[in-house]
Amino acid sequence: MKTPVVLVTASLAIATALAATFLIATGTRGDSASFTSSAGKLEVETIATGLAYPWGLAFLPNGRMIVTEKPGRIRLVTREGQLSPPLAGVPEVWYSGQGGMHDVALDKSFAQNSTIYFCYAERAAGGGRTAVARGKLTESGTPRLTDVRVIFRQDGPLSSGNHYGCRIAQAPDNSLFVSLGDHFTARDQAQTLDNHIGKVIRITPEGAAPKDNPFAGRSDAKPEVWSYGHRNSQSLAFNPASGDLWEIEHGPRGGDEINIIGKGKNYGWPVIGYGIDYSGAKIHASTSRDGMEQPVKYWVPSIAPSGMAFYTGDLFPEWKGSLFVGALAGHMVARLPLNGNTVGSEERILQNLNERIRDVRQGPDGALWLLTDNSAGRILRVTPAAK
Ligand SMILES: [Ca+2]
Repeated sequence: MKTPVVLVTASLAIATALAATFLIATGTRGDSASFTSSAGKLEVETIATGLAYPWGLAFLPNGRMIVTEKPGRIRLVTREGQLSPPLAGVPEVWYSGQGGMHDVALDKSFAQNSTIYFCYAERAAGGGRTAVARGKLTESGTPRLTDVRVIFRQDGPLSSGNHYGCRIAQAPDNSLFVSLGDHFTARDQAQTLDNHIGKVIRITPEGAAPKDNPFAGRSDAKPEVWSYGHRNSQSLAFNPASGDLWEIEHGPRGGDEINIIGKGKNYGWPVIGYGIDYSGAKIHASTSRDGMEQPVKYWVPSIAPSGMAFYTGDLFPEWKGSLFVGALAGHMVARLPLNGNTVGSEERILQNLNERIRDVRQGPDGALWLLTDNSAGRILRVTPAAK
């Protein structure tokens, strides 16, 4: 078993080096750099620019994209990178700290029902919480949302601006899984079931708690809870190879985790883990405990992982079956080869972009599509470079 304290000391030096690299390289980022990888040289094409802290990306059936911007907007983007005006009909978003407009997902039957789901930070008396809404997208004329309804509101201590989560993944049975953060100051609540703090929830597309949820019918539990003991989940997706739900969450100083989410399981935060508090204080009693799940991978030092994509495309045949994870503080994309539920050794690509990567998606063209996290955020398309 690794010793977290020793490894975290090393993480400070690496974090400092990363910060210095970013300052120097900011003015030189561009497409002329040579991006090497185990699949050969990569080409990075800027598709769209001028997005404010873009957060979530989804591909529409007609080849356009829908993208969220953290300050509270949703836009459509053409394949050529032309941005629509912000969609009308979006509820008021509380843009503060880590909170704002977060993920967007299309309903599985979007081609028939035009329905999308999105999650965001909502102001409540005394703080913020995560809300999930659904609406119908009209693409013709001026794109807009109609029939917008909030279908879920997170219950529990409010956030002063940190650790909202959230990502949305729709299951084959149409139910929605949503990852919810611990609000930073309420971390102990992640271990109790009578709130939505530090949980993955499962709801119907209308927002109801399915009757076969693990804690449905219990008077001491919220019926939406699917799993608990999470810190700040920034990624949620189904592994197409196994059908399992995978989740990625930020640890404190060290201890970012990839978990495979099981019904009713406890993922341990803040009782077990591999990090320490930002102050240097010890958080966890231990790294493992009976009745608490272990991650399938963790990072010490932290990379601040964000969106993920299971790669099934043909453009990078050698990468088929790999998991790609964007890194914010880590300024790169991590490629993780998978063998069943075992995560192989990590390859770090696109480090010389020097960008915080907020989301990674596989496009319908088999390319990797990225969102960069800054005030002039970009949509990037990654393909094999021409030989
Ligand atoms: Ca954990």
